[in-house]
Amino acid sequence: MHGNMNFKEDIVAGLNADQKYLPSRYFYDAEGDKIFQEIMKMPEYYLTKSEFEILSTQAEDILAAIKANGREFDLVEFGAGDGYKTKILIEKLIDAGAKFRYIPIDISKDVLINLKADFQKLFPNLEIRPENSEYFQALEEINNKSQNPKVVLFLGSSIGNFREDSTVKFLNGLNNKLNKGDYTFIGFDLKKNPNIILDAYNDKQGITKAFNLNILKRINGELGADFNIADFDHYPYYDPESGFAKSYIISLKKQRVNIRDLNQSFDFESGEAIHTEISRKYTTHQIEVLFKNAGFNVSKHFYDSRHYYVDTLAEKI
Ligand code: AVJ
Repeated sequence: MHGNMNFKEDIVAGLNADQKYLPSRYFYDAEGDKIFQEIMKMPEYYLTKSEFEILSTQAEDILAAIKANGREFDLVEFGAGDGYKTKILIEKLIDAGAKFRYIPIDISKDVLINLKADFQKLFPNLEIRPENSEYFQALEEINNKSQNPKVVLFLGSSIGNFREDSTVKFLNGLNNKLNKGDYTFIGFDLKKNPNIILDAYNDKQGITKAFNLNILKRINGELGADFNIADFDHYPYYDPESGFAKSYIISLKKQRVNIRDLNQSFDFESGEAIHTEISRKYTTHQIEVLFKNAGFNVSKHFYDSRHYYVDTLAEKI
């Protein structure tokens, strides 16, 4: 799902911090991608099912709300991954008579090669133009090459993984790279009964636990560390007031871990928590404020039938 970025530097920074942390973007190596596929299939993990329902039942309404006036548009996607959700949207958009090109953006070349091959087979008449770079850099490239209006997809509640300041920076940065009349279509997980949310990150089978602990395995494999995985647990937590679902890895005993490639040892107290992930939940009102402050006009909210999740279409003004 993601390339290597500054794995080593980020691990050093996180484990040396007073409150230790490990960035969740490093969950996604080949093994992590596989575990995430399992998570998406879990009955507790409603997010994927909700968004899939929205995309498969409301594509005509989504198309009607994108005022492309029959003009061809560029359907741009940030962090396309395996395209599981995008497939259904593209299929339904084609059925509804939309004219568009598909431009998936990902920093992983492998992801784009697989995605293009897969999608070209499914949609032989669709023009696919992958961009292999950072999101905002790719938008600049697209601006240079294309006059088409853009619809930028950011699905899967990935925006929920940003801290508050990064969310604002992200939306401002996106607005900056768009032209007046371009759209963005972003998936947000909504506040709901906190028990339902906590269950999604606290499955009984331990799949989410394995997903979190996989980052320790990665550090063992890629930096020569000696984390004993059995000496760590996973602790998910949801605060209904802030809407933050947070995940932690907990040290089950006082222990010292050596990381060979860093030439450094790290001490853990018994019960010490390493913060790994934020998955933020929103109200519709909070989403509207976010967009408004970043220079967007909310065109329409597309909810699933349970109102667990929303895909919001917003226009740059
Ligand atoms: C893919 C980042 C949206 O935060 O809900 C699933 C990842 N973490 N279970 C999320 C995840 C634990 C997921 N995102």
